[in-house]
Amino acid sequence: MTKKPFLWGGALAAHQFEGGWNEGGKGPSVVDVMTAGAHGVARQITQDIEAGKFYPNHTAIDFYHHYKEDIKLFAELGLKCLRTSIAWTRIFPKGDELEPNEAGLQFYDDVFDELIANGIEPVITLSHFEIPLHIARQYGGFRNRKTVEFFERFAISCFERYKNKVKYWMTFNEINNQMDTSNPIFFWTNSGVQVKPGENPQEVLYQVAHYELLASAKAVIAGKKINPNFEIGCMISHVPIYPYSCNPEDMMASEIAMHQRFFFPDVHVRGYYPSYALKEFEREGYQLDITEEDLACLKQGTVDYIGFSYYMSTVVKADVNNDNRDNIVNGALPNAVENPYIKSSDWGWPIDPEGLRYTLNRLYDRYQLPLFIVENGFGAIDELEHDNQIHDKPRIEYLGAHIKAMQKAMNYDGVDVIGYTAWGIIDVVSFTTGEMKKRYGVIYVDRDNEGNGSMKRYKKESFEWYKNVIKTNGQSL
Ligand code: BGP
Repeated sequence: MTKKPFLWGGALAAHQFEGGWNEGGKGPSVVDVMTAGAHGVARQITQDIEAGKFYPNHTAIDFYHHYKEDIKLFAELGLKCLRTSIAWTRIFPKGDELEPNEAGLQFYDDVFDELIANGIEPVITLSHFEIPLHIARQYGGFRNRKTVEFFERFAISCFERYKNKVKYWMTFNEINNQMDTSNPIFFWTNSGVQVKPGENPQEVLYQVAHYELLASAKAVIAGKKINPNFEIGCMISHVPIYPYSCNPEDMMASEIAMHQRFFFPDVHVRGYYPSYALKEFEREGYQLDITEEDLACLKQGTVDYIGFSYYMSTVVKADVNNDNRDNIVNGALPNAVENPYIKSSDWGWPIDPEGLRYTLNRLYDRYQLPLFIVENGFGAIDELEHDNQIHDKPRIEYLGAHIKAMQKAMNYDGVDVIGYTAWGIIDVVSFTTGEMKKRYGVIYVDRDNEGNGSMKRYKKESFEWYKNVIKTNGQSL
């Protein structure tokens, strides 16, 4: 049996790097009304698109006008694939039109052609934290069954148009992040939903989740008809939740909290709702619109592989406010505590390479499907030094340690991993903070938090390092 070449790559998301937010007929998306945050200052969701404030996604790093130059750098780096997303609002500016926008479709044709001509395979997420603003305002986003239809139409337009250019697809980015209903930006960007006063966020979440899982299943079913060779995956954020100790209470707290990590992939992969969720719907008396026909769709539209992001791990301790232990939607994890064995990044994200091996084992054990690490990376403050060099050793250490852990999972534990795409291969706008200051790239972009800078690209020290990793197929770390 010949093994397929490993997909070494980089990962990006349309709204975080493209810019050109209103060019080529593009309509506004929910992220286009999110303000910039700062270190420790959360981004705000406004309803105002032209408030004169600085909206970081509007220009981002202007890939829209720099794509040839950037793809040249990606080719020099030796990327085998580039994971990026299609801005829904370039294809359907308002979201509810019947016909797609030709200029938007053409833009991605040009980008994909350029990638392919440079030996780079496009790996595409359909919705990476964005949905047309009009759908959010007019229809309440994924609260509304109609949005399932809009998404399906968007997916079909992309599948038809790019059926000979793209093989690997993902439906929704980090679909499970919205389990943390205490953080409004995830609900807004994943689904175009804002919880209203007096509503039970969990009940809203499950209805929204159902429509989104249904939309994903319908896209898989339609995609397979358009090209049976498509590989269509889900995309989840995986942050393992360790028990604080071997105290059985801590073990159980971790096990129960992990339900919120597994809820979405359980449905995507198995095609039915897990028993712990059905029990919660019943116990809480949620009134959910889930039909027999929907359930048949979920069963038919299961995914081919699991795409996931891995950045960090977390820990729970049973005796730290365990009120919500029987509730699978305790996104904020009220019983979370610090892990005394590991360090954190400048943004407080715990650095735990071993957790990636652990994650790969758990996901593979549970689902027995190929796994694709479509995001992993180190957000840091990088400075352009006098000689135009950027020395980003901590990034090299972070990526190297995680790649090593992945190799252990593959070579010792027999986990089937098909690829690894480093997040933010070129500096982009940070999603959670809206800053440029939090950089992940092996390519630096001269642009600051206020949108100033020449937009010039510079190779960081990690550029040569990653280039060598790819060239040696991971032998040189
Ligand atoms: C993931 C998202 C990405 C990305 C990354 C890093 O959750 O899928 O879009 O931004 O995290 O997060 P941040 O940019 O907030 O540091």
